[in-house]
Amino acid sequence: MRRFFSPRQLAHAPALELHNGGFVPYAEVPARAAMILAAIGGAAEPVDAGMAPIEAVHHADYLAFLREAPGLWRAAGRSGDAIPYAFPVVGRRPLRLHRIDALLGRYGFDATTPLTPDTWDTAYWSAQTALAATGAVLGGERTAFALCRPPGHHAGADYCGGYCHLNVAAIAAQAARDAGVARVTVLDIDYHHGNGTQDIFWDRGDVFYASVHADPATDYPFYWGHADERGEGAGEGATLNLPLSHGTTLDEFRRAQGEALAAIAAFGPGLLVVSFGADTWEGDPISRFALKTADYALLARDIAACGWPTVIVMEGGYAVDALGANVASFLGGFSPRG
Ligand code: OKP
Ligand code: ZN
Repeated sequence: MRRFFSPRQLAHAPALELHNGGFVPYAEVPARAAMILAAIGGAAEPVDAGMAPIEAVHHADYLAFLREAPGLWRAAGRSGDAIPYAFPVVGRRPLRLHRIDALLGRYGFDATTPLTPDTWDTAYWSAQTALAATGAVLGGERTAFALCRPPGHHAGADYCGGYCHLNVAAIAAQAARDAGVARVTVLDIDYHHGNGTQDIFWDRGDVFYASVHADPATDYPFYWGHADERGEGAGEGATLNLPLSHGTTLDEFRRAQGEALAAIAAFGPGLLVVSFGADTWEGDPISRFALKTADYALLARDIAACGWPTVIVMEGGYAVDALGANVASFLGGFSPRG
């Protein structure tokens, strides 16, 4: 299987995030990517496909914000990483905002996603990695792996959050649409619901979004991912949410993923994007499912058996020491003979 990664994806390294009432070390560390890279034995660097495929998903003002925010933060006399503290929840409307703190709350939905001077370049190359893997599959490869870091599925068209800035799965799916694939599906099997991907394709019938995740009644991102969210307008029925309880093991996860695969088969995609998170692993420090390393190969085999051209993009997974083995297990399920 072709694999893609750029060393420029290692730069973004915020110090702290706000978590359960205090600042703790940022969980989405560069070492995550290094561990995966070591376990899969290297990856090819993506070519630079430029801004157009990113602009096909994200708003221009949001992209400008991501590039300019660290400079505005410094200009306001701040040191350290840029973090919001006020959010326009009530009466959100187009205002001409200037102060960095107003912009941070306008373009971000949580305080767990600090921006640094390296964030833009790192996220840009994470998106290019997703685009390179998509290009390989559009060019005839059965499957390809994008070692995306930072992850993307919490980022919407005009907002960041949940360690995500550019929605790499959505950028991959949209690139496939723009290359002429009529129907594309994103299957999201990260522990957390991919609210950004859902929002981006919410009212569209050409991209189906299916997610298996921790019940938002108990877990981040709380406000999205409930079973009654099914899309709207042309997208009605093209969103499928399958929330699961704490303690979920392979049997329950596999049954839910199978339900998602059956719905995807009915939709009939020309290309599948898998948002893969290894934070469903039993030892993950911020999650509460109980999958084992060997389980990922079985889940991958079920997906591979459907036979769709498949782009795998990396999302979460925070047990750094186990991450390489978990990802290698999943990828191994797509190519059982290596
Ligand atoms: C990103 B991805 C819980 C804090 C949650 C954000 C989690 C982002 C996960 N107290 N922090 O989906 O793996
Ligand atoms: Zn996650």
